[in-house]
Amino acid sequence: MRIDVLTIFPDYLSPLELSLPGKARAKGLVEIHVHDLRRWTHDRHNTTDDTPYGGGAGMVMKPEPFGEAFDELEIGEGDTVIFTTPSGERFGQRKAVELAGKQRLIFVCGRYEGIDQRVMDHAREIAQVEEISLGDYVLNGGEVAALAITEAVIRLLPGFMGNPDSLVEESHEDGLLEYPTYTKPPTWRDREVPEVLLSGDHGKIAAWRHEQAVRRTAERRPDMLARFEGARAD
Ligand code: JCZ
Repeated sequence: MRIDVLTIFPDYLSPLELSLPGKARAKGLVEIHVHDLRRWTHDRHNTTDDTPYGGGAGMVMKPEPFGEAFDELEIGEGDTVIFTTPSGERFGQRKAVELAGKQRLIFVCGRYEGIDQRVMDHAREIAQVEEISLGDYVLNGGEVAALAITEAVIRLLPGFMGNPDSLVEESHEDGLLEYPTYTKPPTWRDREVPEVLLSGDHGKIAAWRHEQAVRRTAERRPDMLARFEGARAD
């Protein structure tokens, strides 16, 4: 997979050079290119924003640098352009799995009050477009969202994890939250590890973990539990 990121703050994406994505990079599973959008400006001040037509607070990102970037990066039909925006579709594990199957992702990170609408309209004519929100809260720009989505996608690439089982069991993959986990020592500050986990009875352990996962999901994410039960009824 190839990932391109367009941003006026390329340093924000430096974690992509490290740890998790770094390993995928070293293994040749993913190629990541972070681009400074100002490279496609031509004025002395490398201007990327301007006042909004129709008035209102703040500034809007100009379309021209994005257009020139799309041209130079040869973004086309088979590619997926992702705009991270608070008005996008909510990101989740299902979308991460979908994106992990793509050949090329291009993250377009906005700042200020957002990007001129014509950039999204143009992108839809030349490529596949996703407008994605990380969640219902407001960030200062799209960079952190792009970083989170990238990490969620890269760890799903075939060959990334040593043990594929550990992927399947994790939160959200089976529609339930994760059960509580414990390690040594068996007693810590007067707190015991649940006895069943020391029993060696793998059937009982599996049943306990499932029950804990359902209880936790009901308490913390009743919306997820409703979907889980709906899926089982079919
Ligand atoms: C550009 N402000 C891009 C995305 N989930 C989420 N919250 N906030 C954002 C976001 C905020 C932004 C821009 C200016 C994304």
